[in-house]
Amino acid sequence: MTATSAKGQGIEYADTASEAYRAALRVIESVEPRIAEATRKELDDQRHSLKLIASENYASPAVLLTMGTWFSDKYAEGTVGHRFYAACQNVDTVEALAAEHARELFGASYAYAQPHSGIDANLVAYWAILATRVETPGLAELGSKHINDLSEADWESLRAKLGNQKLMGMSLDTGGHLTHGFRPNISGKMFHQRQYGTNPETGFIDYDAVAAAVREFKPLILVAGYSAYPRRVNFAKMREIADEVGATFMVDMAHFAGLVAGKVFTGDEDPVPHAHVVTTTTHKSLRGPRGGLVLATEEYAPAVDKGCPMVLGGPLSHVMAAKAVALAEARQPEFRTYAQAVADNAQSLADGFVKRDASLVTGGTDNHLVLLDVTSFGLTGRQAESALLDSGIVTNRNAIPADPNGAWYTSGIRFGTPALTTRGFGADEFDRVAELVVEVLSNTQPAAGPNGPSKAKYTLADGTADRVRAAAAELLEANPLYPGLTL
Ligand code: DSN
Repeated sequence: MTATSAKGQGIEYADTASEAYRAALRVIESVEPRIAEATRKELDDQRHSLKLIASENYASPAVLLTMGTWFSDKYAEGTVGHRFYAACQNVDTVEALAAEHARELFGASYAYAQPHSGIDANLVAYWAILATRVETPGLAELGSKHINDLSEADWESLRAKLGNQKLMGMSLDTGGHLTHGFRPNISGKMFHQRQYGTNPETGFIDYDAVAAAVREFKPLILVAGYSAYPRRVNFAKMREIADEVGATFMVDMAHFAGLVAGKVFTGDEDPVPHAHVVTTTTHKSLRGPRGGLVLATEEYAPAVDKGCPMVLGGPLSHVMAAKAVALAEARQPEFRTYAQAVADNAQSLADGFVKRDASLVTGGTDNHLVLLDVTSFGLTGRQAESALLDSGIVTNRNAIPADPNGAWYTSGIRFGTPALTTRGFGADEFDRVAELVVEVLSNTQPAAGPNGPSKAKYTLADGTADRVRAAAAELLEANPLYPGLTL
């Protein structure tokens, strides 16, 4: 087992995990062989490609196996010890353990393990903040009244009041997330929204500009966090800005929760001591199952705890169980080694691009992701994404600040190091990855379109994809995914 791999991904688990998966696939095969086949193929595809999507990872067999149980069959609306269904004693155990591990890992006073995703976690947080902060009969009572008991007058009052609440988060094109007040998302509809961006020259957050915008707009909620900003955030400073106008400070740490858990982000860079409410997903750098979590101070905890039925339906108890397992893994000392390697590897990847004259948003990184501006290669993000995929390199196209190609074609490619670090890649391997990416992009040309160069079509010089695939295969074979696991 490498120093950075999760417990359960090492060779000592391989025989047991292999037996478990072989048995599971035989059972699936007896009902729908095409699903068994697709499942085998997915592992094969993941094993044989360079996975650089910043929001993906490889969970341990322990986490994955935990999801395939009869907890999936149980309804458990409500919260620990207070369910709307009978016979939830084992779900209570699971949910309480997931919350306990989350509290201990992040040093939070309260944790809520039910959100099915990051978007759900953010919606739970928004409604809990409204329920806690806004003094109308309808909203104030959401924290204590069952949703079915709200009268039509309560709802009318709630809707009227919602129309007057304000939310400010980071704009999508500078690295924020849809749910941080992007106008077409419900977060940009249920609130009056305004967004802060980054300095157009440097690409960094300009805290004075954020403070000025917050002073002017006076949001009820100030959101920090990102999905494509390659730098750390000073959460102590953001909290001061929020406090100046009495805003609730919320941080969505979905992307970098693993770096918080692994103590790479500490002090002013750790959101938990500074924010009133922190949300996250559990499947990105945290390396758990696909799902969400909310952490909150005591003030917000009672309202967050009513996430179901306020926002959520039946909890996914099998996923909460897997969250508990993943959080237990993240509390092991190896996880700190892993998290530090994620950050070091991102540095190496960024340095590898810079020394080969590729242009990066902000000029580099100090977290787990790198945002490459592919306009210097004469390409759109879409062309670059496709050419890289042809060569066995899996990334996603992403807008860059003030993107000339818009959100569909984009001008950027986002790279992240969490997944390949789990496989055991180190600084040298990530430098080689940068070399291979530059090789692909330097050999890609936009194809001609009806009105000039196409934004989608491209040609890749003969032999490039095969050459890069072969080089990638060497790296992948030296750092196998789930070593020893055979189906
Ligand atoms: N889809 C996630 C990401 O890739 O960053 C965010 O929701």
